[in-house]
Amino acid sequence: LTAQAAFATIDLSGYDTEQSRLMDEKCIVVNEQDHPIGALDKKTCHLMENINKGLLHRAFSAFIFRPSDGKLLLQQRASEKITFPDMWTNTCCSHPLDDFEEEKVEKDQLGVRIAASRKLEHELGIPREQTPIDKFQYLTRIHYLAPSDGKWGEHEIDYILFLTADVTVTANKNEIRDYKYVDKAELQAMFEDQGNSFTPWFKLIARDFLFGWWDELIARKDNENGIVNAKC
Ligand code: DMA
Ligand code: MN
Repeated sequence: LTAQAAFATIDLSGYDTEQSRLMDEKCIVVNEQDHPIGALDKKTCHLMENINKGLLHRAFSAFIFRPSDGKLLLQQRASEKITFPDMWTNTCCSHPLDDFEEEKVEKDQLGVRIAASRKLEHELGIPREQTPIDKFQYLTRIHYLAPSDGKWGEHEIDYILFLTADVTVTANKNEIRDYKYVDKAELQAMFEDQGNSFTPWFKLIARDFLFGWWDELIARKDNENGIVNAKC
């Protein structure tokens, strides 16, 4: 499968220079059981031509909640992004990279936690000491496929990470066009406004998981033992 992937010969010169450069990052290619089977550049991994043949890689989606009011920090992707430009989405998404040994560590999701802390700093300028890796709460992994435009798309095993923390945001304009904190009602209103567009994975996570988890997060505000109190 890895060998079959068409090495992208697509010319990126029409895109933003910095975003084109980031397409050389090496993603961790996995099978459907999330076992690493190789490494391929981000460009190759995000071409629908390869995704349609089953090419799958590892990713994370981080959600930061403000402790004082439980609001979620959203970002709007920059127009410069090659995939899913200008769309509203969760706090930060990206990939643990094969380029870094520490981001390949699977024990306690260490690799994706380190990648999340690295990208929260890169995209939102959040100092790394504000996102200690042991403070991320790992929820689950989601396997999903979503086209962006005809050429590009996503096909990932996506690790969902929550963090409740006060953070200082200094947006990287090449990554982020805008950001804002929303509560559940405000997010619902954004979804209903036809003028907003959202990434497919954020819509999926919001619909299937986020709203339920969010209630629990608020209810468990003072519960630090990490045990979910479920009702039958
Ligand atoms: C990719 O996000 C990861 C997910 C979960 C969709 P991205 O396109 O924002 O990646 P990057 O920030 O590395 O461009
Ligand atoms: Mn991806």
